[in-house]
Amino acid sequence: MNFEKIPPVETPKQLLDIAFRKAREKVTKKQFKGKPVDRARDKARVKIDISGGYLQSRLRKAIKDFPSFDHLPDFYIKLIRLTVDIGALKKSLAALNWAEGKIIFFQRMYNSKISGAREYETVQKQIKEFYGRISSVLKQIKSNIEYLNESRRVMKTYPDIKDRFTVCLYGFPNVGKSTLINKLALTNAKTAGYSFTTKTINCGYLDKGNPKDETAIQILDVPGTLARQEKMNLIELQADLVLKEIANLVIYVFDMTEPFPIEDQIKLYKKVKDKRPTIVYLSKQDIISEEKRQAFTEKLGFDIITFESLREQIIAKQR
Ligand SMILES: Nc1nc2c(ncn2[C@@H]2O[C@H](COP(=O)(O)OP(=O)(O)O)[C@@H](O)[C@H]2O)c(=O)[nH]1
Ligand SMILES: [Mg+2]
Repeated sequence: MNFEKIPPVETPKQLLDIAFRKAREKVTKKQFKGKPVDRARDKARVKIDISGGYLQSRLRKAIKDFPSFDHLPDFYIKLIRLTVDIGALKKSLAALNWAEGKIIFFQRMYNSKISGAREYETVQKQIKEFYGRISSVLKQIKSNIEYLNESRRVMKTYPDIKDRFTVCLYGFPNVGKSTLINKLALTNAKTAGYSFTTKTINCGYLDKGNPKDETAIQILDVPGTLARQEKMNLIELQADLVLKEIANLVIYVFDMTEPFPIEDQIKLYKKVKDKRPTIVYLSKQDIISEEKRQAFTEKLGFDIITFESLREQIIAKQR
C-alpha cells in the first residue's frame, strides 16, 4: 500500500478561483446570439455548468484519492487509528461528498430559475447568487479540507509495507537501528547522534532486493522504543504495532556504549522475545571496549555476532 502518492486537496479559495476563471474563459470564447436577455441566460447556463462541473469533479477526485477504509489491510487501519483521528477523517470525506451534492443541487435550482427569468437584470442577479451559494458551500468545508491535508501529511509517512517475510529492527533510540538497516538493505535511512531521529518506519529489502520479488526479505527500522508500555508516545505505538502485526523475525539491537541502562534494554528485549523469534545484535562493535564486550557475553549471556553472520542468520530464518 502506497500512501505517498495521496495528492493535497486544494483550499476552497483555490478551487473557487479556478472554477470561476474556467467559467469566464469559456464564456469569452463562445459566441452568443439573440436578445440581451437570451444571451445573458445562455452565458449564465455555461457559467453554472463549467464552474459547478469543475468543483464537482475536484471534490470527487479528492474523495477517491484517499484510501478506502473498507479495503485496507488491518495493519494500515490500525496505523490510521493510532496516528490520525479516523472519525474526523471520515467526517471530512463525508463533508466533501455533501458539498458535491449541494453543488449539483444548486446547479439544478439556478438553471431552472434562470430559464424562468424574463429580465436581463434578474439573470445577472441569479448567476451572482449561484456563485455566492457555491462559495458558501465550499467555505463550509474549509476545516474539513484542512483536516484532510493534515491527515495526508501524516499518512504520507506510512511505510509501504508488503506482504513478505519481514525482519524488524527493534531497540532503544540511538542504538544504531537505522545505521543497521542501511547496511542490510543498502538504503538511505537517516541516522544521527541523538535520539528519535527515526520519526517514521523505514523500509528496505535485504541486499537491495526488489520489492516486487516475493522472496525479497523486507526489513523495517522502527522508531526508538522505550520499555514503558503505559507511557508510549504515538511513534512508539507504531513501533509496537509493527512488532505485533508484521514481524516474522526481530533483530534486537543492544548498545553497550549508550547512556540507556543495560537493565532497561534487557527489559525491553525480554518483552520482544516473548512475542516474536528474536536475534540479538550488538551494535557499535568497532568502538566498544574489551571490558564491555566481555560483560555482554559473560555477565549477560549474549553471543556477539558479526554483521556478516547476522545477515546469514536472517537468510537462514526465511527458509
Ligand atoms: N561507531 C559506530 N557508530 C554507530 C554505529 N551504528 C550507529 N552508530 C552511530 O550511533 C548514532 C545513532 O545511530 P542511528 O542508526 O541513528 O540509531 P537509531 O536511533 O537506533 O536508528 C549515530 O550517530 C550513528 O552514526 C556503529 O556500528 N559504529
Ligand atoms: Mg533511527
